[in-house]
Order: sequence, then structure tokens, then C-alpha cells
Amino acid sequence: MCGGEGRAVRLPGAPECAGVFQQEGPTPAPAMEGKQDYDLLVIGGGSGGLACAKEAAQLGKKVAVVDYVEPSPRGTSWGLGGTCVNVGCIPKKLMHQAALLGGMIRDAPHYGWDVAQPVQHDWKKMAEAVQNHVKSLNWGHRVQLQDRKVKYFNIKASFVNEHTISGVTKGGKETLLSAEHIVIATGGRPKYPTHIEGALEYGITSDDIFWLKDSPGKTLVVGASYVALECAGFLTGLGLDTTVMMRSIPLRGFDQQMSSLVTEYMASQGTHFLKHCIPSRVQKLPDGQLQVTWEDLTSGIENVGTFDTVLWAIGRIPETRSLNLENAGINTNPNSQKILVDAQEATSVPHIYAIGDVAEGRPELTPTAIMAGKLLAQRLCGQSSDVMDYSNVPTTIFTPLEYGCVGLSEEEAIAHYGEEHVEVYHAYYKPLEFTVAERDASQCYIKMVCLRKPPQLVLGLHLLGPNAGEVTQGFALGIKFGASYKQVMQTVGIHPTCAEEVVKLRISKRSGLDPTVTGC
Ligand code: FAD
Ligand code: NA7
Repeated sequence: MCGGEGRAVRLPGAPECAGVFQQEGPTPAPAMEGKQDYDLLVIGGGSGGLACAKEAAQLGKKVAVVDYVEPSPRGTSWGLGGTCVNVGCIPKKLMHQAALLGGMIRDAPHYGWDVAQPVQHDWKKMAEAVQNHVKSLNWGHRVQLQDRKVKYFNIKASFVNEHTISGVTKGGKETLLSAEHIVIATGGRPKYPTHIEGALEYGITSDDIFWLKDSPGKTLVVGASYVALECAGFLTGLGLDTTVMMRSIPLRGFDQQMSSLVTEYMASQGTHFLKHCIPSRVQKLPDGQLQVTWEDLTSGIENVGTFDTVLWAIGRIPETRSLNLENAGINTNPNSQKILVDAQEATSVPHIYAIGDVAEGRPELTPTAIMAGKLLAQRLCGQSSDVMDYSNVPTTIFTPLEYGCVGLSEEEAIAHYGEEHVEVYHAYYKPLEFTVAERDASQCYIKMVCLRKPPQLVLGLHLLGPNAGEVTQGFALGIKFGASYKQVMQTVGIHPTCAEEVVKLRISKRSGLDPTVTGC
């Protein structure tokens, strides 16, 4: 980082950087009292950090953001914007779209389009287009920081004391920055099963998949949560031979009936599932293919298969390891390694905050990180005392058939209120666009989990079908603000849509009646 405002010191072997105050030897840590370089220093230029920094700067604070991307073990690296922009939501949704287009091309002849066969997909072309879009977002973030006069440092931060961080550039030059308030928004990174021979050497993660220049080919995806299923979903949709290896249940933490339907649909679209299996070894064969050995936990039998790519999607580790949190006295949960925070997002050190994926107990989602960051900035600037409400956060899993949900799962509602107090309304429906295209709609399903007592407060909505993300967003408003089943039934539908099926849910599970929707 050349031209920063902090106190800089060049580490041994680091290149010269003209125009920056440099000082050999150890830099004394700035005093904890007195004037700091910044009002607010944000560590991590991802969803939460950027939102917080921009809001605070707009409200008149002197703000700096430090962001540094440690390349993946495979060497993949990217620009400013964090996980969502570079290796998460954005490239994932675009590749999901690429896969959905394949389905539409298959539908097209039913609607009269003459589509020349065979239809081919070009990974290189798609990846390049996605990567170019991501790069434009990286640039956009830099411009926005500049416009709002937020100072950006491309340095890897760690705490020196509770008001000071040390940041090291790629070239090894150290900069010291101090601030009155510090926000930690360093997110997380994918886990590797380092106990498995060959896992780190030959496997990749979601940090790499979106940046591959060439098709991953026949792929084994290990893990069964949403990153795993979304990746396996779009890989299958792009025509690649894809297998998901899951050791237990799909989508732990989500409604299990919906989760089973998600994987059932994926299987119907060609994704292979190896259930109750765990990998034990990955070896590279002379022809470059990867030979994976796994154990079938049900039979105890060892199996072997070959793949071009092995993608680990077995969870994420919060990025707290290199922050030297102990230098500032910041407490973490020793099991999750996440930073402990209170309702104000404050850590154990009152002027240091943590938001987004790195904070304990927060949903790992971009919009929650952004909203938490903005609200925190507003509180720090004395603009508001509102704290983030993490209840009824909607989300969508972008599997081939999208699964949108908000509120409690059926299991959670029953565990919380007791089965006799919960009413579940449900329907199997057929999206109109599936009819002419002769698509199977067996897994298109909606359920609304309500309290049984009138007016039947809606506790949760779960929707499996095309554009579930778009549909769920609208209903989330009602559910967030206490809509009842009665009010949802008073809502007039928009015909013909999938969303209207929600306002037509008449059959309760308890009634035992057939929930299949027929006719309009
Ligand atoms: P991040 O966005 O991860 O940003 C943290 C930043 O801090 C990074 O740039 C990192 O390099 C930097 N950093 C780390 N340590 C340091 C350090 N010591 N010094 C300086 N900088 C540092 N969420 C959704 O809402 N919808 C989705 O569809 C969705 N899809 C996803 C798909 C995938 C494959 C993945 C992996 C995640 C997805 N998410 C999705 C989750 C979403 O990306 C995260 O919840 C979100 O990015 C978290 O934001 P954050 O600000 O906490 O951290
Ligand atoms: P999650 O939600 O932590 O899920 C991890 C998945 O990987 C889950 O299915 C696990 O199975 C499985 N897992 C974990 N360890 C292993 C090993 N060693 N072997 C095989 N399978 C394993 O991770 P995600 O990456 O999908 O998502 C994390 C967040 O990132 C998510 O909330 C998004 O917001 C972004 P289990 O259920 O434990 O048996």
C-alpha cells in the first residue's frame, strides 16, 4: 500500500514504497489515549465492513477500511468486496442463472422455438463473463469508497492494542493505524478436511470454483449444506457429471421436509447422491484424474471413484486466527472461533465491534451483515439507537428448484410451541410454465407454519419452486410484521403466478386432505 496515512514501517526484505513515512526497526505502538488516526477503522472490506464504513463516512466520520485477501491454498485471489461479491452470492447466482437457461433452452422447443441441436455450454465463456462482472463490482466498491472519502488500505490487519492495528501489505510493509472505534468484519473462509490425505493438495473450495478458467468436469462435491447443494445444482445444470457426498442430512438447520424435496428434485435432474458416506483419501492418478476413496457409513464398505474435481463444501471458519485478538482483549467462542458480541454488536471491548460472518450467532448472509453495519454506523454517529433485529430473516437457497424461507421451520415451531399448537397449511402446485414444457412438478411445494390459535400468527413460510427468492422477499414483509394466516388469506393473488399459491393455502396437514392443487 503506497500513499496511506498511517505510520509505516518497512519489514525486512519488503520493497521500497516511495512517498510513505518509513521507519526501520519496531514501531512503538501509539498511545491508547489521545488523538487517533481515524474516528472509525473497519477491518474487512466485505458486505458488512463496506456498508458500515460508507454509512459512517456519509455521516461525517473520518473512516478507514483495511481489506486483504489471502489467496486460497489453490492460489485463487480476488479484489475488494468480500465473499459475497467475489466468491459467494454474486458469481453463484450468475452460474445458477446459466444453469437455469439450460433448462429454458430445453423448454423452448415446446413453445415453438427451433433450437439447433446439440446445444453446448462453454464454461470458459461463462466464467469470463462472470469474472468480468465481479471485477466491475470490485472497481465500483473502490470508487464508492473514494467518493465517500473513506481511506482504503490493502493490508492484512492484526491488533497491536485496543486502539491500534498493524497492517502488512503483500510486499511485507507494515503500517500502523489507530482509531477511536474499530469494527471487525473479516468474514470467514471455507474449511478443508486437513485430516484427509490429499484434501488440501488436490481439492478446491467455493473460493476457487467461480474463478476456474476451465470446466471442472466430473465433480465430487463433499458436504450437504447450501453451498454444497447450490454448487452441485449449477454444475449439474451446466451438463457436468456431478456427485454430492453427504455424511448425514441435507441442509442441517433448515426445514427437513423441504430439504428432502430439494435433493429429490436435484436427483431427478441428474445430480448423483452418495448418502451416509465420508471421504478418506484423495489421490492423483497418472492421467491427472483424482481417485477418491470413501466409506459407506451404513455398510462400512470402502468404495473408490474417479473425478476431475473434488470440491470441499464442508463449512466455513471465521477469519479470526490472524487478528491477534488477544492483544486487544477481545473474547471469542473457543469452539466456533467466532467473536462474542452483544445486541449492539459490541465485543468484550466496548469500542470494538464485530459484524457479519465473524460474529457469533449471526446469520451468515449478506443482507444481515449490511444492515447490521449500517445500523452500527448510525449508532456510532449518534443518528439512531436502533439495533439489528435478527428475527424472521428471509433467505433463499439457489438450488435448481429454489427454496425460499422465512421464520421457523416446522420442526422448530413444533419444538417451541408443541405440535397441538401448530397448524401447517400446505400445497403441491404446478407452475404454469411447467405445463406446456411438460416439466415434472412433483417437488413444487409450499408450506406455511402457523400458530393454531386464531388469528393464527404465521411463524414460517417455506416455498420450493421457480423464483422462490423473489416470492419469499415479498411475503417476508408480512411475516416480519406479524401477519396472521387470516390476513394472508385476505390478500388477493396475482394470477397466474406461483406466488398466488401462498395466498390460496387452504389445506392443513392435520386435515389429512390431499394438498395437490388442481385447476386455477
Ligand atoms: P466478507 O464478505 O467475507 O468480507 C470479509 C473481508 O475481510 C474479506 O474481503 C476478507 O478478505 C477480509 N479480511 C479477512 N481478514 C482480514 C484481515 N486480517 N485484514 C484485512 N482484511 C481481512 N449470502 C447471501 O445473503 N445470499 C447468498 O446467495 C449467498 N451465497 C453464498 C454463496 C457462497 C458460495 C458463500 C461462500 C457465501 C454465500 N453467502 C450468501 C454468504 C455471504 O457471502 C456472507 O454472509 C457475507 O459475505 C458476509 O459478509 P462479511 O462482511 O461478514 O464478510
Ligand atoms: P455448513 O452450513 O457449516 O454445513 C457444512 C456441511 O458439510 C454439512 O452438510 C456437514 O454435514 C458437512 N460436513 C462438515 N464436515 C464434514 C466432513 N468432515 N466430511 C463430510 N461432510 C462434512 O457449511 P456451508 O459451507 O454449506 O455454509 C456455511 C455458510 O456459508 C452458510 O450459512 C452460507 O451463509 C455461507 P453435517 O450436517 O454436519 O453432517
